Amino acid sequence: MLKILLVIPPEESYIEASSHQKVDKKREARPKLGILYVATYLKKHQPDVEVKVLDCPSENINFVQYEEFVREFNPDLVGITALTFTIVDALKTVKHTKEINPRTLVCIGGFHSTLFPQETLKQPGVDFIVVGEGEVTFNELVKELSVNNPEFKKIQGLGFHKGADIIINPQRALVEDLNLLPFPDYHMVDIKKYAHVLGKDAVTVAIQSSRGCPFGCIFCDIRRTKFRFRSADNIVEEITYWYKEGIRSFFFIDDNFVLRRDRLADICAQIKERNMKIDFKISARVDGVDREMLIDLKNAGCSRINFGVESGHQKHLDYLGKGINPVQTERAFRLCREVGIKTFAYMMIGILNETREEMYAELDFLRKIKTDYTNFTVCSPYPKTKLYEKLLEDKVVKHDYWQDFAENPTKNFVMPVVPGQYTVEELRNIQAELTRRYYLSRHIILRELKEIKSFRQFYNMSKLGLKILLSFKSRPHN
Ligand code: B12
Ligand code: SF4
Repeated sequence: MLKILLVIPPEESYIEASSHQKVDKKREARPKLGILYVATYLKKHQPDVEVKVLDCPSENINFVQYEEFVREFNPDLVGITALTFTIVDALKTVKHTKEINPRTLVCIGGFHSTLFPQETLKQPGVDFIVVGEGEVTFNELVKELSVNNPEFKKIQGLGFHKGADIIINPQRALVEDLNLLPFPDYHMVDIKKYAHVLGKDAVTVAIQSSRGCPFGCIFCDIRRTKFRFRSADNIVEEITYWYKEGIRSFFFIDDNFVLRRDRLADICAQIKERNMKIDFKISARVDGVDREMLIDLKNAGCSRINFGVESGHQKHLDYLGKGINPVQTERAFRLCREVGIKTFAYMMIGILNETREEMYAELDFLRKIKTDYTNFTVCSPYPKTKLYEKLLEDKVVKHDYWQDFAENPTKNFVMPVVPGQYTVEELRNIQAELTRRYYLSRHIILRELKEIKSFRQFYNMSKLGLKILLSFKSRPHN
């Protein structure tokens, strides 16, 4: 019987990106749906294969403990998930795997290998890579490994070595009908580890109800990808399953949950009909919500909506290709307030040609829209995004540093910010100062203290608060 291990690598050298790492890192355990989807699909289609999932960050597993686990389980194939920002840890996981048993095969999947297939496959110890959605491709890889003369060439979406050559097979078509995918099986991990710091302490199940996004924000990897969505019945079935297991808190990881108006109304109606008392959070665009929809959401248990606000300045929204305006933002936040849904505003600083005054003015904008929570991110030209390509084309970025990093990933890499007025350190300081000013205002502290319902929530909130305080290194000029 083949033994397969799927791993979320220990977090040791993750590259700081848009969020401040001191606030972001190890804040709380977050479920990783990609690996769970791949593992569940494999288990369903090949029940005779032994599949294990190891979520190292959530389980607080370091590389020594990882080695112990691998020695004990002795898998035939290890599948590792990697973003560009976690590839250094992923490659360290490869190294430790091979040290235990050089014959164990290793496959890397996720965003990094999708963007840089050749470069990832060239890294020492990597036997296979998967490009794009991994469920079907990984399942076929495992099937092929159980036969005598495996033919990797026929597996779409797979990359492999053939002698000294690197072969990247043609891409696999996207999963058209998401209803056909089995629900991610959280029993493969310790579900109790997943609670959200703003989630009132409850164990939270993350659900993906759609894939892809038709919008065109230039900083985002998902822009203009084919939008596919699960049916309302299929989603409510997943919620009902977890409800029966005692779960009351859900988080929809969809980039824009409100894109299909009729589906949303149907989901909310079914939750009400089944009399499920749940709490859930979603993300949406400010131009996608209306009062009626928000009332449906509120009645079904939606307690918070995350909005990509990015900026209160039209010229920056235009540059980012966001397709929204500050009036729409104000309106969306006002409607949420009136209906009784909390709001989270994702803000972005360090956009090309953004002045320091404009960045600090975002605090006034946040006060105006009266958001309940916020997160200041640093505008980060992620690899192969339109933003990065535009900066390269316009010679604002002089050298393709992501290509260098992909070829030679090193933990000392510091992600450059948009070149121009500010250094990385200056922007990090402004980011920390804005966060501190926002969260440590008397109004916010009192509000949060009033809402704390348990010791664990108090502990998580205090930990986050302390990190926000400590992240403030030196006071930048305002
Ligand atoms: C939810 C989410 C988070 C969550 C959970 C992160 C996680 N690791 O799952 C949180 C909030 C913690 C988070 C944090 C960050 N995130 Co994030 N996140 C997302 C989001 C919105 C959804 C991810 C998801 O669960 N998708 C659903 C699953 C089913 O898809 P998937 O993960 O891609 O997995 C599929 C394939 O990739 C593949 N696959 C994945 N792993 C494997 C492994 C194997 C072996 C195989 C075969 C296949 C395979 O198969 C899966 C099923 O089809 C995406 C955007 C998006 N819409 O995808 C951004 C995204 C992944 N995040 C991104 C970034 C940059 C970050 C941060 C660095 C931001 C920061 N804080 O500064 C951090 C990094 C944290 C960390 N250490 O992982 C970028 C990554 C870009 C890149 N080139 O790497 C994305 C693409 C968003 C973007 N800006 O465009 N994120
Ligand atoms: S930021 Fe959100 S709305 Fe914009 S392209 Fe990405 S997923 Fe779509």
